[in-house]
Amino acid sequence: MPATTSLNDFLAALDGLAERGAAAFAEVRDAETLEAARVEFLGAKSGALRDVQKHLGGIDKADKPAAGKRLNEVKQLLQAGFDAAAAALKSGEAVATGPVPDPTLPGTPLELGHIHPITQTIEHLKEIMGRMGFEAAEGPEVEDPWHNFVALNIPEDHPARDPLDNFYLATAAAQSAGEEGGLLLRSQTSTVQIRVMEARQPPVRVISLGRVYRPDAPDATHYPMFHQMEGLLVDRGITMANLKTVLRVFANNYLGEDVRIRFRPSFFPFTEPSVEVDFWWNDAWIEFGGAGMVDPAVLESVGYDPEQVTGFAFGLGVERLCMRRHGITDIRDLYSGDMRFLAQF
Ligand code: FA5
Repeated sequence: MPATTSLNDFLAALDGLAERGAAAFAEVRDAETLEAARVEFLGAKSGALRDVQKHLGGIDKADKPAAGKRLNEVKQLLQAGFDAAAAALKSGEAVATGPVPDPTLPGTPLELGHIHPITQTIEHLKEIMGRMGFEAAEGPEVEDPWHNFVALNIPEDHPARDPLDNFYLATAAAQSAGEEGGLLLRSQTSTVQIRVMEARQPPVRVISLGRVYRPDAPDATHYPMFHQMEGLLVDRGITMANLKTVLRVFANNYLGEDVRIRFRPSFFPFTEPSVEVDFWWNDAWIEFGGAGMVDPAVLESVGYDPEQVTGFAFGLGVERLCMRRHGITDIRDLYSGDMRFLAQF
């Protein structure tokens, strides 16, 4: 403004100041912005109000009362803006300038999960086997060498016990003695056969479904952690014919009447004779598990009399059963955590 100032210019300058000041105090969010706004508008030395006030002297005498009155009003307005912002800061509530939350809007919907396909499979398998009189049994995932190997007729020097083929755990005591712990993550659910027979007298008719662990490199049909369904039936007069019938009835129930199943001679230390169980899938035979007649040495290891009772056992890969039923081509999809895959089941 020039040395002589018109009333109109003076009032216009005050109006602009009042507007900018109100906006600045409304924007205050913390002590720093409050102080900055105070200095900018109300500062005693170079504040904006002070700058305008300097021009009061250049105003016509007749206009001075009107100019002074408006100057005071704007001063009070700015002071009120400052006081309100300071009070709001003190009471912890920031001056609201953003959008006001609308409590009537619908909330963010929670995503509903569902049971993992492998857990669904486990429930389904239990139900089918339950109808054939097999009761579910459980055993620990951390096992001792007796249940994972020795009682299953797998001697100390057997390659199945190789540290490269198992996840051994070092116990604190063994570790401090510089030895291997001996405990391991079970490599098969056959351990539960032993635990059940140790605890009960024949007849026994159980299945056990659970996790097993092997240091296998993941590929389309292998994973280092997978599930097995173990079956065990011990009674008087049990034969291989009973085993084949149970597995065939199971396969027909789970995979359909037209499923093709094959028993191939094989070897397991804890069954004699032993077979590999294959299903026909995508123009090829795929191995689903092993089975056989419980070896008399195993029956003896749990105190059963092999002259009195015989039994069969089987162990099937749960992932492979689930994959065959649902047409899943890669086991890794089951554990990818990818909801686009999992949500289909
Ligand atoms: C066994 O584990 C025996 N305990 C089965 C058995 C039980 C035989 C009772 C006799 C009497 P095997 O190592 O073949 O056998 O494994 C059984 C099944 O587990 C395989 O046929 C396969 O379906 C599944 N399986 C094995 N390794 C993996 C893996 N890394 N990932 C997914 N499935 C696997």
